[in-house]
Amino acid sequence: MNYKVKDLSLAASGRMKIEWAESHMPVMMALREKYSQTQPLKGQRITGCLHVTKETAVLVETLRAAGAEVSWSGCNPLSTQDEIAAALAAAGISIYAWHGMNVEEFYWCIERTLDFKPTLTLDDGADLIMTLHTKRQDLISGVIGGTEETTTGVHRLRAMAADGALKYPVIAVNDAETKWDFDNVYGTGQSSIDGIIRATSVLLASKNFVVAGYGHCGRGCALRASGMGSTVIATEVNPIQAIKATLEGFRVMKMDEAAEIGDVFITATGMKDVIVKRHFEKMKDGAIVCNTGHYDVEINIGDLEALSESKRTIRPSCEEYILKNGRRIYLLAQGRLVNLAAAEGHPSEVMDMSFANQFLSQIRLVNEGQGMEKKVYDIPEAQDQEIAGIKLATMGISIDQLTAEQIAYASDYMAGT
Ligand code: 9W4
Repeated sequence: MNYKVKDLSLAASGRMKIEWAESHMPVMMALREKYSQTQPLKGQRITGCLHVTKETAVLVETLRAAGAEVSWSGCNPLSTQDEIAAALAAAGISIYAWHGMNVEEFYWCIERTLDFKPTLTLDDGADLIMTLHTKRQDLISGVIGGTEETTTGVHRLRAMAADGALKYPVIAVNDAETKWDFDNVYGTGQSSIDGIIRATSVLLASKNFVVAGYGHCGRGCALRASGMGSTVIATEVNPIQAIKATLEGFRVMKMDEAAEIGDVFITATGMKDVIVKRHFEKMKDGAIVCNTGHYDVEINIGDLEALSESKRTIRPSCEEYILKNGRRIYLLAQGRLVNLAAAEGHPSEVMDMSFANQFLSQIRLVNEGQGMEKKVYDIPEAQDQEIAGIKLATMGISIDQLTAEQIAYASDYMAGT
């Protein structure tokens, strides 16, 4: 048996979800169509370690359609969707993943996928590459290269490369514009609002919606909350971001002030202690508080607990804290990423472009990997443009092209008044 999943009988329901994702990932499906004919990945063995979701399943099956054999594990013990893992196992993919595994099982799964002796690796967070470089060095000589999905993974790999510890080239998919910009703004924006609504069913129209941090994720949340009729208030520590928020039509103030008038709070700063005791003390009865930043440090839950007399779970992902001052505060998803814990993360249409970058980068490694150095490479701008172009075409949108004269004009520094 070349898989281990929770329950194979979930395969049919997983397959329906995968089909849904396929019909919302037109770029991936166009690439699948094109490369299933030319088979650029034929003879390659790809080991992947990335969240087992319906969108990832589309990536896995596209890699396979282009000729690769694939072996997979999840990159977070809590992110595997068991019905998707079952559907992939039933389709003959070697997959080791189930929801709620412990840390030991997590690394056991990675090792099983490495037994497959990969020629290419695909990571989200660099745990697979790290395991290969530490525990399975015998396999390194067989690997052409790898790709990495996230900021965290790219940081780890750049540090390894700087130390001379990276033993094969890796492409940083995260840094593609068609990945991070769309993920952060439109993916996080919609899915965070979705998480808040699923966990509370609150009406956003008429509410004061406080966004802590006006980076890409905060901006996405602000845009969408505003579109739902909320009055958006942004809090910032960076004056440039604060001006941006103001010029985009949002109120900007200190969290100390916002705490008094906010109805819904979302943190998207990447910093700890954004909402603490003195803020909770000022909040209105019924305030809703959640986080969409990577770590669950932005809301100081210890402070909230200390101020509270009691708490109870009133619906999935929604805990009611009764404060000693008699007011109620609702904490969503225990202060973890509300878009993933209470909703479904980025919509398939957003993952479409991220995973198109993964797919094309794997092909690039086959074509160019032998001549590449053992360092971290960026996505070429042409690939970003190609993916955006395919996405637009699948949306039925055509755009203008520069004429030869215009291109010459753009590069002619002599032209002027
Ligand atoms: N999922 C995740 C992580 C932790 C977690 C309630 C608290 C990231 C990107 C993509 O990290 C991911 N903890 C949970 S649920 C949960 C889910 N809980 C449960 O109690 C702890 C994750 C990429 N992605 C999308 O965004 C959409 N499709 C994708 O492939 C997936 C998952």
